[in-house]
Amino acid sequence: MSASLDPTQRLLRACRGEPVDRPPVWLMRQAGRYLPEYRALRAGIPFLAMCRDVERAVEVSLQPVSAVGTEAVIFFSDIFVPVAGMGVALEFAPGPVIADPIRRTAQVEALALADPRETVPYVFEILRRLRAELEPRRLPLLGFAGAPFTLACYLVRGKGDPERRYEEPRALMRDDPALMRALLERLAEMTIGYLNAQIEAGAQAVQLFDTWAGLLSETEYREWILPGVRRIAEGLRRDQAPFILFASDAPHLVEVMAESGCDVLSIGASTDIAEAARRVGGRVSLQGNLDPAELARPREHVFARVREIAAAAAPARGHVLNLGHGVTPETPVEGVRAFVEAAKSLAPG
Ligand code: 1CP
Repeated sequence: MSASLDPTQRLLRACRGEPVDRPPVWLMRQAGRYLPEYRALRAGIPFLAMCRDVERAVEVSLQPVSAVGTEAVIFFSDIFVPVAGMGVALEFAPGPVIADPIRRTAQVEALALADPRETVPYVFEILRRLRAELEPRRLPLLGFAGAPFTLACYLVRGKGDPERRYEEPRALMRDDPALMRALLERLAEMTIGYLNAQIEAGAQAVQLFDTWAGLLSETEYREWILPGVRRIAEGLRRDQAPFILFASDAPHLVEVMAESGCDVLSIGASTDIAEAARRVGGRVSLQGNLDPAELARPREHVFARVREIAAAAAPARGHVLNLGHGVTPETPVEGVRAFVEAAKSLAPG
């Protein structure tokens, strides 16, 4: 029966499309600047130093459990941590800034494919400590990585694009497709080893963040992204950890992303979740998709939206309640708490 599920069972079952009492809930960027206790612990410490500081990273990862009652923990780090492990010089200000943006073959060939357990050992120490903390409470631990295309957007451009156009990587696809392909393949290779090492260290599900995949058309996605994500899906120890695939603004990619072999498709707020459930919900579970901006609205609004989203997603084989993108720094803590409480109050369905 599904009546007495603990949070780990609830999340893993929802990911795999098995019956649950209600959707599990967590939030992307649930550890971060909207929490005063995060800002206090982060004060004066550079972001990458924080990612390497096992004690602090463990504490920050756990903060949203007590602050807002989230039902899963994602370890505190960033998608660029393993990229630094490949030998790329970068800093955070506050997003990633690449010292020498990748434009030449020699730079791709120089990307090291070393064992991440040697290049970024602290990541796995953080995961092992978190798993030991969480296991007695039966809260699940999530691992994550950046998808090759999204990492390449930053690596080629050199930094984030406030206008979200990423013209430099798109130009590279046109002007030197072999170079872009080599870069994507190298990143996919690294990602498989990195995520499997996270699973070995205790991650119980893993999410691949392909934030900017929606920049491509479905045809371009098939050519440039799908082969790499499929390789990752095939290379992961999926028997030990389901695979969640996220894109932030990609309603046109729902079908093709569901062909990747993922267990869960995490959709942005611009994708209609009822329609996604109808189109692909028999094959994959869905995750999402409240607009993070709505967390600033009154508590009753958040409750009503959570009920609407859960009802709209119900025809899918499984649903994990989450946002359509990460919590922003200006979000009120009460809004995040209301979201989690609303999810927990959903009637068994
Ligand atoms: O304190 C600070 O100012 C640092 C802000 C910050 C935080 C809290 C950054 C810099 N990264 C993170 C943590 C982070 N990043 C997590 C931790 C786990 C969680 O609580 O969710 C995760 C999963 C990420 C993933 C990430 N980093 C993505 C994919 C998801 C997304 O939000 O789209 C991307 C694109 C990044 C790059 C990045 N790192 C940081 C920033 C501000 C950015 C975005 C830069 C930009 O696009 O301009």
